[in-house]
Amino acid sequence: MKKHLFLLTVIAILILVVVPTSLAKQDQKGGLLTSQAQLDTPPTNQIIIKFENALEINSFLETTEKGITLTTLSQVGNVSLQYVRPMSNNAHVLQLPEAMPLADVAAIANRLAAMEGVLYAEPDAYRQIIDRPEKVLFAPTATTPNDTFFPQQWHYGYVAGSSEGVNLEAAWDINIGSASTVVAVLDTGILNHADLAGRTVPGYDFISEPFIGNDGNGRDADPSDPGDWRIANECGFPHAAQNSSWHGTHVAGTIGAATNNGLGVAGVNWNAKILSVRVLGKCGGFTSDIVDGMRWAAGLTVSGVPANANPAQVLNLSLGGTGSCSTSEQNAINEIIAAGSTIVVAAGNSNVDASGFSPANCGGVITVAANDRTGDKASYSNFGSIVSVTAPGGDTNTGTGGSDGVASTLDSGTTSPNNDDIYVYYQGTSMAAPHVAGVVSLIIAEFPMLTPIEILIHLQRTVRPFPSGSSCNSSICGTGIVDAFNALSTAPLVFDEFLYLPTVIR
Ligand SMILES: [Ca+2]
Ligand SMILES: [Ca+2]
Ligand SMILES: [Ca+2]
Repeated sequence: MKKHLFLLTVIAILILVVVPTSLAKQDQKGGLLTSQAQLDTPPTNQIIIKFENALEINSFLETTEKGITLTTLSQVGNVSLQYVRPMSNNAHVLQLPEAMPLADVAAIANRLAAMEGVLYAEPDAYRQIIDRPEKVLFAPTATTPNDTFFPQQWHYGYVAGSSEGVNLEAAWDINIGSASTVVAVLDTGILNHADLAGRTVPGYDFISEPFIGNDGNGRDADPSDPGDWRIANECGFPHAAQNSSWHGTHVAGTIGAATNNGLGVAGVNWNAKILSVRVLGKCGGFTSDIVDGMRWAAGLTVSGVPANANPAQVLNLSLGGTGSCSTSEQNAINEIIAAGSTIVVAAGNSNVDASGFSPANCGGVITVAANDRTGDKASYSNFGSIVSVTAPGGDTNTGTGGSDGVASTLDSGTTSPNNDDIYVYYQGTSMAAPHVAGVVSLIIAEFPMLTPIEILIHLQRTVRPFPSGSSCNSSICGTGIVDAFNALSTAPLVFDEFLYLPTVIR
């Protein structure tokens, strides 16, 4: 018992020491952000704040023992702040009178963070689906039994140098997955696609702001994707008009489309269930909604939301934005890993170092870069020393009719869904990540004793080397290309927790 208390004290000290450091980093990043942010991360009108004495929503609005009220916060921030809602982990969301550039919001947050009694405060930055991939319809070919379009899914196979996929056919001889595994897809929601029938467990819509949610309400128990189309400049920052992406449906199909059902495409895992956690809408999604959705996906408590009856062992995040890993994201990630769930994140599609993209740059996640069909770095893929592994993201600019992209489930609706159960090629690290989340779910079925950190180590040591002459190498693209057969046919290393936990989780 005494030992336990000592440990708690050490953790508390670590938190006190770490917070000022991360704020200093934010200051540094604030300068960096202004150049990149104009491209990628829109302004925000929200701040996340947490107090040393976790305050309940009622007491928050009253005078507290530290004398912090909305009025004093507004005075110190030198801006009129409104209360929005409590968050998971006893943090709170505050609203600014209007959206401001991230650097300006960071400056306000830093003033709040310096107040006595405030543990941290930071911008509630928008995250986006990793790029809007070019949609390429593919021509059906009348071949093969099982899934009609499986022959088009080169990204599941492996032919050295010509189809550098994740080598699933040999892996499926060992394990096609377990129905007791749940893989969460934190994305734009999901459609009632014929090739996803029976593949899901009940998800949730975590988008608080009805305009972003585009479904007429805030949070609700229906994660259906109503469409994320935009007319030009309607999101409060400059952008072109865009059609609905159905991004979450494509990602879900890669992880677990109904397989060997004579229809459409195959999924990486034939049996695991898909948990749709809707966090991205019309203009992207707030970090505050994403981290609440992440915690809920892993079975952790989020106030105001019913408990998740089907906690996920794997979380896929094909999303991100420029900037450092926020305290809110890292705290959630640490808790989720400690709870036993593995987090897979797309590295980003800007062909720059992934260290400037969050949550790809957060500690403890599996960060995934993308390779093309021949095993080169996909032209768009981010890279760098923080990348864990590479997986096929495809390239729709090569091949016949985009056939070097990743084939999965979609819809033809440009605004609302047409519910026509189509299949398209997309490209992106958004498409590479669900290959890895799917392979992780197969690893869990084959080696259920592994912890998230052991899974990361196992995945990294069972990759295939990049083909000779590849533009990817182990210093910029992780350890290699994920290989499901190697992962399922290699005995994993199992460590004593005490040997590695303190060095991996900050
Ligand atoms: Ca909603
Ligand atoms: Ca909804
Ligand atoms: Ca199918």
